[in-house]
Amino acid sequence: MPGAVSTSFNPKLDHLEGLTVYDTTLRDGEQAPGVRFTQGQKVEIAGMLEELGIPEIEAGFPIVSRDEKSAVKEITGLGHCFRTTALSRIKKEDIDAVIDCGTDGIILFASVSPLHLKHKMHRTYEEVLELSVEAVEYAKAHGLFVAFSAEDATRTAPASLIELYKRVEDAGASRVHIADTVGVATPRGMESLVRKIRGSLDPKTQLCVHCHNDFGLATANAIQELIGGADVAAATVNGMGERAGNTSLEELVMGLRVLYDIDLPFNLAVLSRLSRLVERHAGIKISPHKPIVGDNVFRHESGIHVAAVLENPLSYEPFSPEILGLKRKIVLGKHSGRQAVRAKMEELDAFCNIGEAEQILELVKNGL
Ligand code: HCA
Repeated sequence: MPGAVSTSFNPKLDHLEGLTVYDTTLRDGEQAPGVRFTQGQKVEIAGMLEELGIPEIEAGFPIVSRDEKSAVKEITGLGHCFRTTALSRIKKEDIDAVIDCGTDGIILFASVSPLHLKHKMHRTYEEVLELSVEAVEYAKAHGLFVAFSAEDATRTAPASLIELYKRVEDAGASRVHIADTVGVATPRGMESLVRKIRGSLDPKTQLCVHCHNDFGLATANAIQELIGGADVAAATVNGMGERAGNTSLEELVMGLRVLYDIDLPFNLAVLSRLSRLVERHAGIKISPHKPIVGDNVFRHESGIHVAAVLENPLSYEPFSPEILGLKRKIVLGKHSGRQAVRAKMEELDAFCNIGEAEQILELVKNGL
């Protein structure tokens, strides 16, 4: 990729070319405690997601409230280029609420993990299978694209998961989701689970992964699952979501692009603007260290780094900030060297010779 150094030790993954990333900022992202986007903010975020070139968004969870439903309806009615879906439990009233919104599709979710069967679903395994099949058939009969998510899939016996997926697949689900609901999967574990499930599904059924970041592994897990044979990964802007959040859209997109050379049809220059928009509307400040979009990602202070960056930025950057429409910054501080002082002076349209740079550096390092 121009503006990035090739990472020759990562395998070439031609089989990933047809994969899809979809965005769930307006649904799972907004489930971050304390976040409430206004309808206007949701419309604005959806508009920028379209500018990014996202092929699908999960626009909300219509049964949650009147406002939520109204926002999903409005976004759907705007006729964006992306496919719209909305979340629903395996309950008729939830499905009806989605149907009312006019989305292209629905994401039905239910859990058969022992913990969830007992403490959340309050149903037997067989009952959940039955209700899931009925829900899929009902949604399908209303012309929706149907995705079915097994919540807490990573704490569910693979045999039970496979049985559930096969039942909903037979009932008409076009996509099944592996939800790592509490973020306990590891990349190796996820890859092996995906391979197992992929091998049991009809090749036409899409496999999607939805990862949480409780151990900081959501992006790595999503990538490893795609490597293992998943077709679709869900993500949120800034990785926002419940607890430690979800797979971050910008990390996933840039990771696939730069590390694996997968050219998804995204307008990458939109990513950082989108991140700032969501940061502002969510009222959640992103860390300066946040990969891809954090303030420090293209700021350099250390003298050794700055000297090399001034010669060739890729010495200490994995890709150029210009790809994201950003600019690199040189920061003066206790780690700076003379080169940084001279570069900073140039940036200010001033000039200093080596001797003056040394004097300025002395002041920067040891105070005025
Ligand atoms: C939730 C449900 C879900 C569903 C994921 C999916 C999860 O707990 O809110 O759409 O596949 O994380 O299990 O977001």
